[in-house]
Amino acid sequence: METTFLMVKPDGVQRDLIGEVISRVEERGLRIVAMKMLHLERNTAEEHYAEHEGKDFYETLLDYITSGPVVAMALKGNKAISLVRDMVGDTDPKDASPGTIRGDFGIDIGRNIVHAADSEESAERELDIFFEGSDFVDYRKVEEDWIYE
Ligand code: IDP
Ligand code: MG
Repeated sequence: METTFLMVKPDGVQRDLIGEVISRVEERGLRIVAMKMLHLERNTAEEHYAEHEGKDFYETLLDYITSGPVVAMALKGNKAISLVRDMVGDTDPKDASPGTIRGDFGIDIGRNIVHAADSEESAERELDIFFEGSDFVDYRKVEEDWIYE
C-alpha cells in the first residue's frame, strides 16, 4: 500500500474538472484519505516546485500555480504512486495518451490540469507540504477487504 499526492491545479478548478478528477480516482479504486481546497502562497509554491528552481519556466509555473485555488488530495492504494502518474499522463498534454487526465482534457504544457507525485520520496515530501497528521482519515472501503488483508 502506498499513499500518493494528487492536486487539481488552478486551470482544472477553473474548468470545472474537480469532480471529473475525483470520479476517476474513485472509479479506479483508490481511497481518498485527505483532501482540501486552498490557494497556494508563493512560498508554499516555491517549496512544492523546488526541483524546478532556475529553469526558464519556473516563474511562469509559480504564477500559474498561485493564480487560483487548487484541490489537494492524499490517495491510498496498491502501487498508488505509479498508478496515479499513469492516470495523469505525460507532462505535455499534447503527448499524453487518450484515457489519461491530461490526454483527455489538455493541450498545453503550461495548463495541464493536475499534478501528481512521481516517486515515493516526492509523495512523502509533497504530502508533508500540504497536510498535517490530523488531516488524514483512516478508514476502509468495503471492496478493499479482499484486496488488502
Ligand atoms: P510533471 O507535472 O509531469 O511532474 P514536471 O517536469 O515535474 O512535470 O514539471 C512540473 C510542471 O511544470 C508541469 O506539470 C508543467 O505544468 C510545468 N512545465 C514543465 N515543463 C514545462 C515547460 O517546458 N514549459 C512550461 N511549463 C512546463
Ligand atoms: Mg513533477
